[in-house]
Amino acid sequence: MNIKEIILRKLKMRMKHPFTTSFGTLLDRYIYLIEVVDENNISGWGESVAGNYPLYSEETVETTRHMLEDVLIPLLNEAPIYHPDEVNERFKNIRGNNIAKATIESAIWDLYAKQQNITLAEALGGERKQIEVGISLGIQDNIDELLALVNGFVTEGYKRIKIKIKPGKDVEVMQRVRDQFPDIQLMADANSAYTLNDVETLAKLDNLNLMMIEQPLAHDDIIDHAELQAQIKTPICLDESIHSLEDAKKAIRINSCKIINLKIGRVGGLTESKKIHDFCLENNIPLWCGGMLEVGVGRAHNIAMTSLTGFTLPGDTAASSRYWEEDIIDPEVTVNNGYINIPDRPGIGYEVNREKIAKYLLEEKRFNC
Ligand code: OSB
Ligand code: MG
Repeated sequence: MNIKEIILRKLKMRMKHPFTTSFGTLLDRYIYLIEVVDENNISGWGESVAGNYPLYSEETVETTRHMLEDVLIPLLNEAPIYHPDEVNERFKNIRGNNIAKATIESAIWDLYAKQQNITLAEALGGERKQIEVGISLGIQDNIDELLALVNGFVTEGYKRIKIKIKPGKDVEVMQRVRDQFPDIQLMADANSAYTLNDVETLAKLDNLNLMMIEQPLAHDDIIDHAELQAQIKTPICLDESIHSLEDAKKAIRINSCKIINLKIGRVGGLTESKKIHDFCLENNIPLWCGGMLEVGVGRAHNIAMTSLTGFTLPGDTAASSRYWEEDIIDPEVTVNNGYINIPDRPGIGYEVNREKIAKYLLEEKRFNC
């Protein structure tokens, strides 16, 4: 693919509002952006979606930098790459560190699509022209504030409302939302905050006609989830537990979940994402694309991925304005009545705005290839 230079930039961006999950609150996102430049000065972009602390997964912003700089970029430089699928293969002996792998792999996919003069969606085999969008709402101090937020996003047309829960902020919260909005597509995400000792609480959520409960139990579990799924009718959706196609197959085989949330970072990139997608499509497993509070680059990859037919449920691919006063891409991602149009320009289909990057830039490192 004639890559001549790789540029790693660290940005600091403050979100409009803090975002609270069962594992913590986030306000400032530190983001590594990777730019892969070819001999014709075409650039592919990727975003590290790791958190500041290892709360969602073991990876952090700085472990992704270490992996990129000291392990993954040197590995890429050992031999030329002719197709982005080879990146996954090149990294196969490196354990874990999926977010770091996805950062550079997704940049190479963007570059590849631009070199072919096709959209990233087309390069991945996506056929949808528009995708359905849901929204993820953090844990709020009080239920009235939450109800006002839900009302706002339902009015805007978001197709599905996801609410973060944790012990003590669960049954009453979800009950009140359901009472006020009897007909919306509604779900809860626990981010691993419960154990099988909480079955009674989780069973109460079972009467609220939820689309699914996301990752109620441990981040590294599929056994207890299977036991829970046998006791509730609400589908369980796995997020944290699924790091690969193999994980997805095993979770489905033992009935740990009925739905899968796919995150490109969590599974190590777009090639692995496509494999999970194909497996879900063949086996009629509902699939949707999760979010990691991305800025435009990561968001654009999620949108392209969601254009594949097997993404049958609305994803967490909200508009740029959901978290950011200004995004670093042009145009920003907009949601119209719950839909995003898949962009028709080559690659990720959004232009990275270098002036805005300069505004948020903390560090920049260049690697010759
Ligand atoms: O569990 O899906 C999650 C954000 C950060 C870490 C984990 C999760 C989330 C979200 C927000 O739910 C999704 C988004 O809007 O980007
Ligand atoms: Mg989740």
